[in-house]
Amino acid sequence: MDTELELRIKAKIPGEDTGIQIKKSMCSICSPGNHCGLDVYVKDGKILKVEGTKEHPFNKGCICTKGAMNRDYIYRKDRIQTPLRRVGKRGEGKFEPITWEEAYAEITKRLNKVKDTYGANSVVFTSGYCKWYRPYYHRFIYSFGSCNYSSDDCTCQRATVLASACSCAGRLGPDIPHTQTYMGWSWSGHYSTYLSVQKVADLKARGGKIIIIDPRITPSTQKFADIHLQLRPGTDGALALGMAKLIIDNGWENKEYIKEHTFGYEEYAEMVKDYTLERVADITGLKQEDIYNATRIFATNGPACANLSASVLTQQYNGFQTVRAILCLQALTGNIDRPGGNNPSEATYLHRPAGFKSRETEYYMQKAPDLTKMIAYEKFPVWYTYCHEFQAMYLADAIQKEDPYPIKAIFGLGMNFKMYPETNKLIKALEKIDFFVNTDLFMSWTCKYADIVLPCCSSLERGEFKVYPGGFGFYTKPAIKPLYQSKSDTDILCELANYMKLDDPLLCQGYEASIDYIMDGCGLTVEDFKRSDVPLKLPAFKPTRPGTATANGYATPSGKFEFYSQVVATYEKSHNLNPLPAYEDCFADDADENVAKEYPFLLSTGTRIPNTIHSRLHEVPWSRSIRPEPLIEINRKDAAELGIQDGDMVLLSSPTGELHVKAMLTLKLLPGTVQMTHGYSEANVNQLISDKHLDRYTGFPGYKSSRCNIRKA
Ligand SMILES: Nc1nc2c(c(=O)[nH]1)N[C@H]1C(S)=C(S)[C@@H](COP(=O)(O)OP(=O)(O)OC[C@H]3O[C@@H](n4cnc5c(=O)[nH]c(N)nc54)[C@H](O)[C@@H]3O)O[C@H]1N2
Ligand SMILES: Nc1nc2c(c(=O)[nH]1)N[C@H]1C(S)=C(S)[C@@H](COP(=O)(O)OP(=O)(O)OC[C@H]3O[C@@H](n4cnc5c(=O)[nH]c(N)nc54)[C@H](O)[C@@H]3O)O[C@H]1N2
Ligand SMILES: [Mo]
Repeated sequence: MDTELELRIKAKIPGEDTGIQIKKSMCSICSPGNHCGLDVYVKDGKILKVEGTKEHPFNKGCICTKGAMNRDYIYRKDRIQTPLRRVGKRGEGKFEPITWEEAYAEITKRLNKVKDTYGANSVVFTSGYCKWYRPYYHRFIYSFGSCNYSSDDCTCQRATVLASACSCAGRLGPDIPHTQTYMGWSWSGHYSTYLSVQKVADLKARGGKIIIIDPRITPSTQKFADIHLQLRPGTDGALALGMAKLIIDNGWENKEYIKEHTFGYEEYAEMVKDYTLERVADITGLKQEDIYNATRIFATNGPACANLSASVLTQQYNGFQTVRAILCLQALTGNIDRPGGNNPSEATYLHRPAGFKSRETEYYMQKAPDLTKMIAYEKFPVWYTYCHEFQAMYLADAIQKEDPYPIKAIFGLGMNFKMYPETNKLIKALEKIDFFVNTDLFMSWTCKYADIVLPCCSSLERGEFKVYPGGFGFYTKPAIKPLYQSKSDTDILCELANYMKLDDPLLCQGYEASIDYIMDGCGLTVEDFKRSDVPLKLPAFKPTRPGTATANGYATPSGKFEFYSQVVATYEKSHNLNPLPAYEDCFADDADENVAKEYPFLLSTGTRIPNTIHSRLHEVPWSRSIRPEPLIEINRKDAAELGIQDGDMVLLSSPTGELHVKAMLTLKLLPGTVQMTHGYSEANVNQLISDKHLDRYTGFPGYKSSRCNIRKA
């Protein structure tokens, strides 16, 4: 029999007698849009379990499936324990442990050698999904002298931000609490943004209308949609133009907003005339009456907002223009910058708005070298107009072709080759790289190719600064000491800056001094934030009143919402771009018609599922137990025609690769389309995505619409 104390310990009840303490921290497994507050139950320096923090102003006690996996994630068996030096061949995974001192010395020597021989730009710096160290990393790179910084932003929400920046403002968030009609445009909140779901549930309970545009049946379409437009993937742009025509034909547009606050309306209205209901129904595969009804509700039951997914629409050949076409519907109906519409907000820190203007951009731009020398600078001018990072989809080619100069070293934080289309091209390109360093928590597939591997720690093992909407700032304290010899990324960067003797006193002082610089004027310092276990309200917080941005004029060349983008117009001739949000087929770049014949299926990859994020949780046993194998989702009708049964092995092929993977039959997606989750080491679907099938405006790859074929293996 257990004693009462033993029972209390087993039940993980905090108290002096049990020795179990609750430490407040945050989860950084998933997107910066969340980073939920965590109660971490710790005994003798070990984490027993985690729960959501009730007093946290953002997640208010909730956590998701992934957050609940924090303990298993942190204690993954492949945590890197010490800095490592490669002793085997690249990719083989043979390393010897070295000290931090030895690692810093070698990195300093090798990077400086490349810099002295070829120039600082020949050292390329990349980042994986993590955002938390970005400004410090960016500054470190510029202080080193290289202009070549890149991150997962090359494939993530940044293209959506670009499209709205060309239209009127960098970020246009949906004001769900004050809306009447909600258009969830490729929104599958239950899986990818769980904290947005409650707002939509509240709207439903208030009697608001909900339209969801998604080629797939999801919990969101099933629970909420008054109208579910289950269109063919990649045809959203045509739908948006068709809706615009209906709005104009029926006189549902907001004439005053159009007259006072928009630019290029005449040309836009002329263009949408081609998108008749018949034609749009034909392109999208939707019923005419559904398109009509959805448009009528959206345009006449205002205020209305559109919640666009972070990245789905832009991970397609026609993505940038699709997002613009959707935002134009908001402008057409005057649903921009008003309660219940889509409202501009400025990011304070790490993509999050908190009602305070920080010095994040100044912090790294102070040190910026000549950015016109960035890789692929001539290729994607719209991207480079707004972004201080190179479009990494061109990295493999840039290395191979020495374009625009030889690239000889890669420094990565969380660099993951599996994020990149045609992954093997990047691995092959390493033959031309003299030195590759990667930093990660785990011995990833990519780390095995590195010359030096550095062990970093998780959010529960470090202090980390973060802001939240509503004007909150949070500085966490480590819940446990960093495991083994791991360190936080920012400590690594600041120590290395000192070791390399970079001419950057602020960075050399460390992470906290830099936060104080960035947040100067917010009313609090790192010392103040550190005294609190939960986020603190910024004294300088100023909520933005809807209408302010419109009254002041938008940050576009015309100062108005641009149906016709003057930024894009600059490159109309040189780069064959269209200043209007014109629609092109998502396979308009096919080499010839044989491609469509040989690869008749549409491959969509990386539709979010609850138990993983990218490559991160596939190796966590608990997550694996939910979905033990990589799966290709196939519509039952297609499967029947091909003689494929549930659980059969299938050969999935594209012009750039092939893969054996198990079939999962479903009715959730449309016939003619297949879907596969990315990030598996044993079945890396990105090998099948071409690094040439890119959006011309942003350089984004076709993760959500590529050509493929399937047959029973
Ligand atoms: N086919 C397909 N590919 C996609 C997508 C898709 O939908 N389909 N989505 C794209 C999108 S939107 C994104 S954002 C990218 C994300 O792409 P990735 O960057 O590949 O994302 P992760 O696998 O989450 O993280 C990369 C690495 O960072 C490590 N890491 C975790 N925490 C830390 C830390 O604190 N410090 C450091 N240094 N490393 C850490 C992880 O262990 C992992 O090895 O993938 C893109 N790739
Ligand atoms: N669980 C989990 N959550 C995540 C992530 C994760 O990996 N796992 N990743 C995070 C990251 S980095 C990002 S960028 C965001 C991504 O978040 P989102 O961009 O919202 O991505 P999803 O939730 O995959 O996609 C939403 C819906 O878009 C639909 N869709 C696919 N193709 C099309 C299309 O052509 N048109 C339309 N209209 N809809 C389409 C899919 O069927 C899906 O139901 O999620 C974040 N949250
Ligand atoms: Mo992303």
